[in-house]
Amino acid sequence: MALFRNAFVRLPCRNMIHGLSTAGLGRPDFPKSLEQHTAYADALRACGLAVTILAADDAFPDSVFIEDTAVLSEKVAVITRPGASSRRGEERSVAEALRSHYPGLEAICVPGTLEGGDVFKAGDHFFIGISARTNKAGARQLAAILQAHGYAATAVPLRAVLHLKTGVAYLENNRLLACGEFLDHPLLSAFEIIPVPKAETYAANSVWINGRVLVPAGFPQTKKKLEAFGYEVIPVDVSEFRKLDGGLSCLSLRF
Ligand code: CIR
Repeated sequence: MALFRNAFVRLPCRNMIHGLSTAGLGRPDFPKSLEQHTAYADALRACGLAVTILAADDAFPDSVFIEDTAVLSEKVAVITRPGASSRRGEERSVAEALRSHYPGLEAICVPGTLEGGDVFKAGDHFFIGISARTNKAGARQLAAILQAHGYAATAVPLRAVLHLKTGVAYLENNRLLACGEFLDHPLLSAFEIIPVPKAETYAANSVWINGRVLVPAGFPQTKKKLEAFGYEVIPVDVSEFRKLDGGLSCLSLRF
């Protein structure tokens, strides 16, 4: 079972109101997003993590979604090359901050693109979504780096979702919380699937941390289901980040 000790988060910047979005839920409220971000960091601490908070950066409206800038594991850290051109460069300050935890950093390079939201790790096996943001070259580069460190890697072509983790969350014990195209995906058939009710698909982006599961607030059926499986659930309100297509996992790097 993967235990996490640390999390990196990055403060939302004022320019977040200009972040990429397809949600159609309006612009985020900046002061409210700061409050929600503080509560999110508190929830990470409640799961036993030491939280490092990186400074906001107005040059990158989407930079609060720090998960997309790196893929972390016990053995290696890989700095990504975001697929969204407005996000390219966010990864530089994250790389600097990660250097004190990882002596050698690997990186995705041209022509590869990859965003961390497209990657989940189940034990020693990484699953890499091929999406509008992560191309085949990026997935191949990441797989090669991971395989060199003894991990397995499988590419998962996506149909509808932004990122792989928009639709699945690995909950340890071989369990996947999943919705939509991932409910019966042939490449995920070895997992026990916990289906997210159709009306609550946003809650598929939940996060397992050291035995607890952070779930977006406002999704009672998913919460109840996870509790029935024995997980301690911590609801966290991320409504302002949802307006930018972001979820719980996107707001931190956990390692
Ligand atoms: C974007 O479109 O890149 C941001 N507005 C949302 C990124 C969400 N990140 C994630 O799902 N890992």
